[in-house]
Amino acid sequence: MACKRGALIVLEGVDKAGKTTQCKKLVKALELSGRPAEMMRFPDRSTTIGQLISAYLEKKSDLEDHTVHLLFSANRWELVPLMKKKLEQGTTLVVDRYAFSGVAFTSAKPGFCLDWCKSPDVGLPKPDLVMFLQLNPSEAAQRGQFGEERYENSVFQNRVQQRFEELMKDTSVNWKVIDASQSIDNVHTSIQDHSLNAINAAQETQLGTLWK
Ligand code: Z5A
Repeated sequence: MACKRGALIVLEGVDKAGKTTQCKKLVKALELSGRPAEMMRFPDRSTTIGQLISAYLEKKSDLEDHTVHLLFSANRWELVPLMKKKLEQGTTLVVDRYAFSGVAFTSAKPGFCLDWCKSPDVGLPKPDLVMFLQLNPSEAAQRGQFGEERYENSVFQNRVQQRFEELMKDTSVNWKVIDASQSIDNVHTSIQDHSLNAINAAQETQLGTLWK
């Protein structure tokens, strides 16, 4: 009998919301409970495309805005065969940022609409669950100063937050909003509950396609 597929679980949220912390904790908890799980993150800076993106984020290079948007999308598409293989093998993927960040960040720039920004990511594997870690900017600021990377300023991050709110109106995506101001352990408990539900549901359904 073929094994049941893993779930595609995405964590999104504003800067410092705790996405990386929670992705790691979730993978560890799933593994301890005997459920195969792996973490991925976007951008994946290890690939050739990812290195172009990394240099751009670190302000070591400049790229035209449409071009870098398409590179972020290409960085997801290049990982799709691997993602599908792992999901089919029964591994749950816990992903730190995905296409929603791609759309929210580019559409926060002048002259970009949501529809144009979504188009290169149409057809990606659709997450079974997207958890948005909600944290207001003043609490995020208490977790550390913005770094030196591109986009790390509060005016831009506020526009990104508004774009995420527009994306969350799309009921074809299984969004859950998590209060990220709670303690790390309490946030983890909520995330784990939603994830176990998604993992169980994914076993009975086929992997979907995003925004189709
Ligand atoms: N980007 C894009 O433009 N287009 C795209 O398609 C994609 C991304 C995919 C990638 O940044 C940048 O690329 C990002 C979006 C853009 N730009 N910005 N801004 P990245 O992936 O390299 O880094 P990041 O995603 O920006 O990380 P982050 O947001 O700064 O952090 P986080 O992962 O959300 O948080 P954390 O590292 O887990 O925690 C931050 C600190 O808070 C740390 O000290 C923790 O110990 C602490 N923490 C975490 N949780 C708590 C709680 N609950 N209480 C107290 N303290 C906590």
